Amino acid sequence: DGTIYLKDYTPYPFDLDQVHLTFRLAPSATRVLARLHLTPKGEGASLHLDGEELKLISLGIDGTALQPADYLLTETGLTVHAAALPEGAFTLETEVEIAPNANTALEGLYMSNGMYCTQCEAEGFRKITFYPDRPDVMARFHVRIEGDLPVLLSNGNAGASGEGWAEWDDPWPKPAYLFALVAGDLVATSGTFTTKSGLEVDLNIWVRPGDEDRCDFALESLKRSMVWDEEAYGREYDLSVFNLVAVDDFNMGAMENKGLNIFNSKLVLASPETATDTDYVRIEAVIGHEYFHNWTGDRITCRDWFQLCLKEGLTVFRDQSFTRDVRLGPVKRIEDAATLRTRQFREDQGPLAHPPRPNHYREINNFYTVTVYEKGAEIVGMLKRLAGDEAYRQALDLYFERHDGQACTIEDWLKVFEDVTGRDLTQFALWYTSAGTPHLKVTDAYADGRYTLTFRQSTPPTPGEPEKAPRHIPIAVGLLDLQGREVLSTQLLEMTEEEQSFSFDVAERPVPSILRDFSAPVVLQREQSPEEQAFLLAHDTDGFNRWEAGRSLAQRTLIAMTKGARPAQGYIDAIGNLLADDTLEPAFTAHCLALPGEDELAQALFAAGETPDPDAIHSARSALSRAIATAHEARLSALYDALEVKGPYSPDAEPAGKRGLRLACLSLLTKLDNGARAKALFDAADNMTESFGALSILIRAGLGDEASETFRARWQDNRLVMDKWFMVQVAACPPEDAVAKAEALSQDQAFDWKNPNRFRSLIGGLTANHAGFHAKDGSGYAFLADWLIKLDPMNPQTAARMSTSFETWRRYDSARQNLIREELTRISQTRGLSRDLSEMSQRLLG
Ligand code: BAL
Ligand code: ZN
Repeated sequence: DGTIYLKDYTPYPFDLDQVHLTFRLAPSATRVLARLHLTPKGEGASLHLDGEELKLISLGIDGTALQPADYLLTETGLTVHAAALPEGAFTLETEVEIAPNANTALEGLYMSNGMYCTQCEAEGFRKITFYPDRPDVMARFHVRIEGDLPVLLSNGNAGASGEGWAEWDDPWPKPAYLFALVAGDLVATSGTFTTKSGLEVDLNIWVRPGDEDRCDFALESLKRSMVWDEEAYGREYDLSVFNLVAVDDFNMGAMENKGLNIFNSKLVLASPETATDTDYVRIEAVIGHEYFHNWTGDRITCRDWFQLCLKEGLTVFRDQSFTRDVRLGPVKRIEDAATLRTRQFREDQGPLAHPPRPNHYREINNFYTVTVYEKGAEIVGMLKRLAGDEAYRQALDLYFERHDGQACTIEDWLKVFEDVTGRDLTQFALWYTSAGTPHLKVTDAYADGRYTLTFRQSTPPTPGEPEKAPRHIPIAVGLLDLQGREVLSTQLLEMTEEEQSFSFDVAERPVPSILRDFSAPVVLQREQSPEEQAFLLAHDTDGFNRWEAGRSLAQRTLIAMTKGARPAQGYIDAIGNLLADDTLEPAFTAHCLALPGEDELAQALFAAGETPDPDAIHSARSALSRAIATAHEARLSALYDALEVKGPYSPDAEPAGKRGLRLACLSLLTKLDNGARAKALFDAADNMTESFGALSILIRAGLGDEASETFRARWQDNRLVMDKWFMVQVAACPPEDAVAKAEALSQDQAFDWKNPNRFRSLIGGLTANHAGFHAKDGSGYAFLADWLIKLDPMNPQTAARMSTSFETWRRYDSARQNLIREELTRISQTRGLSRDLSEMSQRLLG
């Protein structure tokens, strides 16, 4: 069935050192001439090159055309028989024709608003020319672009150029997935950066004319990334130019092509009027992420696609550390842990669960997942905790020194840690090779001045992995006395057995603070009273666990409310104490005020063996917000007034934190004031954070019609802002209206469904409305399935990605399960389905 297995890996039988490419650009008939300098590693191997949707014009070796009997051409590639190959090194020459303007899948060379651009990861290069399209084949690329366009870009350093042509040379060997080409009518916002070693680097942010007033933040973010990587990891940039291009039609967020990063425009363009505080943070993080790939991804790449988390997990860990250091501080850990738990634990709980390093796949595009990325980052974080900061840095130095210029494996990565620390990481490696979220049951006992914590670990089965071996789990623990003072500062316990106890000498029974800083991606299970949770929310000295205590208290309150309980007074009081504590950072308080999401509550109920009722969850959340607002109206109102940020907008963490908390207060107050404050803020706002924040709150309260129209009239010509508009109409509206609203908007002339951002806004907006998507009559499921089937022939990658909204289907009641199963079956039986969506629908059905 086309499944590819890790165990079948074999090295490519040829060395490929130099590649010369010439592009003669034309929208429907671009010619690509390739010269590949190949040397066989042994004797007798035929030469296989990947190639899809290519029209072969000519094929030769060392200047002589090949005859039809010399090769075999199929839908997936070209094989030159061994007998037709000369002995020793040779040059293979091909010319092919491709049609970028017909490329709606946005893989390979395609067009976006008249501009040519590429996306080659994972396997897009085979749609450009015949090539060994695998990451362990690394070559030096020399590129000539011919086209009647003002800006012609490729990887590396600029070479000669003239009217209608330009040449580029990349001195660093790279796999084809890092190739990039951009050609169009573009303008640059430019700057320079001097590396620690004194290399002068030109920096350019390229955008379409008209967008250049929204590039300054991206340029500054790039400079901050370059400084940070020198300081935190000793990594310097290595070309004389760094080009970054914004593209409106893009399947991913961004792409780390060597020296020529290509970005979804939503992760580049920002101005106070058009971008929210969250957008600013995300832009800086992704610019950092792609820049950091220069070393962790480009200079050292992956041997095969099973090793994807080698570059992605590490690079996410690096971008998370960057954002913490330069912008958000400790609350960054709360955000990252919350994302992991809502999205990755959800993946682990369902039919798509897979190890961070999978051992088989049919379509690698389906493995750009939260497990590979975010759990991959958590694993790096655990390694750092176990090794300590100093040894971590030594291990990274050794990794760069030992593997620069290579295509590596997870084993290579773990070996540098073993060599530096002297540890055996065989058991730790299970984090990479096994799927699932360990559950950690904790009990405690106190006797004779000794406090003992006993942990028991078990991991629920995942597809193909019924039995799970114990993992090596770093557990950070602190102990508090009854006055909230630390009697034991944070210690790292290392759990390696199924069950293990740890004891501490303390004068009185302490209150434990376990899994501080979310030291491992596990579910902590501990019988805890609401009073103890409120105590930790008030006193824990670990910021993450302080937030976590409030989160657990909110969760237990909400779960009880889904079964008819009234809002717990203990929780309401704890929130009151929090609001009164003016020593706390506003951003932290805002995170504490945010109730667990509806999907997260459904996840928790399912994990506890119950069947979540989406409507009951929605009602409970709404009722608890109202109860908090009613109990603390005066305090919320005073805070709302006090938190107003005056003066010109800045995306810095301090004013952004205030705006975040102010909007959280507003959201609660809107339960009581019929939208008066939110309407006033919407009218007065001079920045997108407050304008969009107020709009979302009004829509959530069912009061958003007028503001929605005003917003649309103002922003109808701005694609990125209109994406927000489409999304919030459906994501935030009352659930009973969600499907009808989504259906109406899908008929809207501004719904350009072939644009991935717009598609994700509307269709993803519905799936984000938990109770709306899970409407009892199945209309949400049918809507999603219809759109996936419609998008699949155009853009399989985005269709497959969006199908993950069905991954939670086994949580729900049998009527909903039947409805979803019918839709998944309908999808899987659609004729001509892509490999991407076919694999996903089959895995989802389980
Ligand atoms: N490599 C694909 C996009 C990213 O993770 O940076
Ligand atoms: Zn990445």
